[in-house]
Amino acid sequence: MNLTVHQTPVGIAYYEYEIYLNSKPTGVLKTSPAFPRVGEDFELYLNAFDVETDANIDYLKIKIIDNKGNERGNLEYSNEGANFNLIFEVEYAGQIILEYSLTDLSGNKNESTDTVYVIGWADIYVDELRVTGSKEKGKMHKIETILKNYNETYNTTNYNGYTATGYGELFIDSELVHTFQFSIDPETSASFIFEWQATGNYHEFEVKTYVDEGEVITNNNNYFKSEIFKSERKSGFLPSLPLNISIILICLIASLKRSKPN
Ligand SMILES: [Ca+2]
Ligand SMILES: [Ca+2]
Repeated sequence: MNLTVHQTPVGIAYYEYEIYLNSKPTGVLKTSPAFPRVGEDFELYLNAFDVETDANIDYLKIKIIDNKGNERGNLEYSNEGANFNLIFEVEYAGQIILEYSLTDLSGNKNESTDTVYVIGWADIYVDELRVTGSKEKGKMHKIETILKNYNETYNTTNYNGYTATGYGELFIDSELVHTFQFSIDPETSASFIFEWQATGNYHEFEVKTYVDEGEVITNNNNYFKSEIFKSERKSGFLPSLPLNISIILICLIASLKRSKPN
């Protein structure tokens, strides 16, 4: 390090000396995948690095916290040398908190914490496909799709938390009539309505849904139903005049007949 001191009015004094800075060790932590999902293998690698000397991993603590804040695991590895590697299957959506302490040969310490977020899975299914209206030809009907993001099996073992985003398609008689986007939080439902003027007779309704990512179970994403729409009733009678007008007419005709001139 050079240090120049300006002094007035005497002149310039020039000093030169060295300061030896011993840096702290640094941890190179690699985790993969960056956002693991429940059931996937998670790998972590920690390397203790020091510029001047060697470094040692004093400890690495792994805490597993689920989405509801419960501690599900607590592991500690100590005195691991310069490198540590571990692979395990993640069981809970939530956080993996990694705390480690490194020491170099000069006794400098570095304590750090890293958090890895574990995400769950979505499972969209078609809860209902409703056609509401009079079921008559020519009348407007509401075609309502109710989607739910939930999976009972996941919930018995771990939390099923992952927002499902994607889109749905509505078909009438195999023809695509409507598409819609969705974003549905875990354990919630959403309703999508399409209004349709019915044509007569038998019709088939089908909805198909697609989740952008994070869904494994897709065999419950479609739903099919059929409905029959009645045609207007054709009457065999002529449209009749209101009764009182008919009576007046009958009386009038009768009185005309009676008032023939003699
Ligand atoms: Ca050092
Ligand atoms: Ca599904």
